[in-house]
Amino acid sequence: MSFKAEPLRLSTTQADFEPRFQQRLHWAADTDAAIEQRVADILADVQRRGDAAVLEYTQRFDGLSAANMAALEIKADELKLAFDGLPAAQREALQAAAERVRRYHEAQKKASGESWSYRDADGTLLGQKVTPLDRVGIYVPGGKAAYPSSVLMNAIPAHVAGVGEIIMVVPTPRGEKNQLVLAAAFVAGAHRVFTVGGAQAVAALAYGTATIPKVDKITGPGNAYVASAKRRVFGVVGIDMIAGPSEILVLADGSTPADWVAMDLFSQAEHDELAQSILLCPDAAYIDAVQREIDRLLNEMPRAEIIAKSLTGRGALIQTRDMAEACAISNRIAPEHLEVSSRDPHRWEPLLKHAGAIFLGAYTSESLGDYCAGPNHVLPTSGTARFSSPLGVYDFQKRSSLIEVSEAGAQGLGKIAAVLAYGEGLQAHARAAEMRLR
Ligand code: HSO
Ligand code: ZN
Repeated sequence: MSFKAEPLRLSTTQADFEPRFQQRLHWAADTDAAIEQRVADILADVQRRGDAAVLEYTQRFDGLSAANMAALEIKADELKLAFDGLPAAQREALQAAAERVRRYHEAQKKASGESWSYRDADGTLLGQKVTPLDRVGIYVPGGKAAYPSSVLMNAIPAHVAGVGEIIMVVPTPRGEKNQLVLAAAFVAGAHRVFTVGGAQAVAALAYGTATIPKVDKITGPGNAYVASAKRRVFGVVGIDMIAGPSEILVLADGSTPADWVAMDLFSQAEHDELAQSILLCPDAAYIDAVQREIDRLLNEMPRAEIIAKSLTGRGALIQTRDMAEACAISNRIAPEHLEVSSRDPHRWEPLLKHAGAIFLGAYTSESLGDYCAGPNHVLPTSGTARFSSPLGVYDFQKRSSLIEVSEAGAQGLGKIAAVLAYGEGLQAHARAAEMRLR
């Protein structure tokens, strides 16, 4: 079988650029009414019947039966065995990646995750106290999107934040465990692991069952059922984000070998038929060269069919007037991953505002970021980088305000507060402030 990938070819100078560009960007999250109803039913059932419901759904959807929920827990020694059983190269790679991811997130915690306070001249203390969440749930997809790297990317920032207990859930159809996923859980330090998945696992984490402890926040990607369940339990627990299909945008000035760029476009396309890979470049001849490399390399790829569908259905090769215009368009797209494949990436970086992660220079392939550069690979998709950030230590922390008003401070603040409280018609507020006036 041979496949063909034909990304949409556009130029910003053509008259119909705008509508065609808009149309290509458009992505509708599939909110399927049937899925919504089923998820609502599963959540209610797990809330009502706990373990018994989770067991039943696990048998029905994953073909995995067990006498009780305790039998679906993978104990710490089995995680270690999974790690020990890996080929040395995989063990070392997992550890090297984990080490770099940890170091990055430790730096992140230092820079923005510490408590702070200051004192007014009258001695009043004001500040912010940062504390880790007590317990979090990490959802790890099974099946075709079971990524050990995502175990690291979720669990390590939680660990660095100081989360007390990390509970991982992973669907395990017919009981076939993914050894790399278990090994990653060992390396990242997940405290407990259950072989359950789907909406029932999200429900168990959100409401708690006799066996699965209730958590404070649920992170991690999942299919439409998991996404719907996460949306629905939000408020009962925190959630990270609802991730859409992967995206890559390459901003190229034509100086990077065209086959490198073609492969980088493939690297996100191979995740999903709905993934989006876009090239922005001022040089038409270079765009032709990238298309030629796409044609040449595609059928070498085991996932050629997915790549072809993704590139043809959602991909685009866009010729811009210049690099500055390419940067402006990139900001409009706000891609998950942005590669600045240019001779002088630092010239363009200051122009780039909206992206989940920015990869500078020809050597920085996006795939290095997926595994081991250090920064998190859980990133905002579908344009949400306009207002949200990579998963990080801060997602596993919360902040409390600290206020200690001195006697002297109470004199000034009390008068201000009382005036405003009377204005709002709240006498008790006003008098509580006034009682402390000398
Ligand atoms: N690129 C994906 C993460 C991933 N890639 C995992 C490989 N494994 C997030 O967009
Ligand atoms: Zn990836």
